[in-house]
Amino acid sequence: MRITITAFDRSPDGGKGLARDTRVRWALEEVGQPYDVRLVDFAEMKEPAHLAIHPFGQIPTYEEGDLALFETGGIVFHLAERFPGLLPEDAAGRARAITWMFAAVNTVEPVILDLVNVRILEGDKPWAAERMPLVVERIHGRLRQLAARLGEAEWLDGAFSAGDLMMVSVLLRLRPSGLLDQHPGLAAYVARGEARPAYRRAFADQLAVNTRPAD
Ligand SMILES: N[C@@H](CCC(=O)N[C@@H](CS)C(=O)NCC(=O)O)C(=O)O
Repeated sequence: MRITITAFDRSPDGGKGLARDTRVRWALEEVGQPYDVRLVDFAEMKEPAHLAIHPFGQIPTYEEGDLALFETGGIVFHLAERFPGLLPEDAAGRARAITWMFAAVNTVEPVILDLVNVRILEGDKPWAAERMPLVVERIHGRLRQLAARLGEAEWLDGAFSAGDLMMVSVLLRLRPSGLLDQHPGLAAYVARGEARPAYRRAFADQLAVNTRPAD
């Protein structure tokens, strides 16, 4: 059954790989599944056809026959369950890897997203500058905790898993801010993720879309 995902017709990041289709592309590459990409612009994302798949009018979505999914955590989890390569065989190891997936999207990503909120969405508010140090300190606090747990390990819990895929993807969103560089252990962890051949293919594919000549 051929898989189709959606991605930005032109990502606002110009191809830095920060749009969330990259993590789904990465998972698909890790499990060796070919896929098609349907590009959508901001207007199309809010139209009924797309809303029927994604209730919040966002990308990415995932279609495989009759199955239509949204939310990167759900999509990557589905891929990890359906195909070998992203979750350990043993039940306890699987449970821990899944826990890291949730930690990435539920505990780490929200504090990182606040940076975008305060910089872009709330940038013109009189209190934005005052709020910024709080947002930055919350990120550093979370990163210190994560770095302490990772320690000298290569990945979060044994072999590379969907938990690492989600965590690296979330941390990558910090790259433009420079905040990640203040946590060398995590910066190295992210670099290990980016060095994986599957990530490189995913990144190159989204870059090609976002740097193609205008129609
Ligand atoms: N929690 C969702 C977030 C999806 C999301 O925010 N997608 C962004 C692109 S990275 C988007 O479509 N933004 C446009 C919009 O919200 O209108 C997920 O992980 O899939």
